[in-house]
Amino acid sequence: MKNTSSKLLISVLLASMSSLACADDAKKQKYFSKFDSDNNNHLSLEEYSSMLKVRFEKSDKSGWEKQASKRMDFKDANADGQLSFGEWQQSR
Ligand SMILES: [Ca+2]
Repeated sequence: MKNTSSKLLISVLLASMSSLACADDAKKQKYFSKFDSDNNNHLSLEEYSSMLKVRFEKSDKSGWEKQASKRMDFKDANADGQLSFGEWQQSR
């Protein structure tokens, strides 16, 4: 009896976790698109900079200009000067 209920609890937990992850992905995609102003599914340095600017200003930090190009270099795995959604998502 105890075993059954804990199994049930685990499956409920797992189900809610995966739906949370999905909602999170959709949110991220929406956020990404918001800054992808020419809608090419990639963030240019300019687009990424404006994203960082908003984020930095929200938390009262400065230096987003420097951070933008630094982080861009770091995230831009294929070095095309643009961030795809996948690249952007990694190692934030
Ligand atoms: Ca773009």
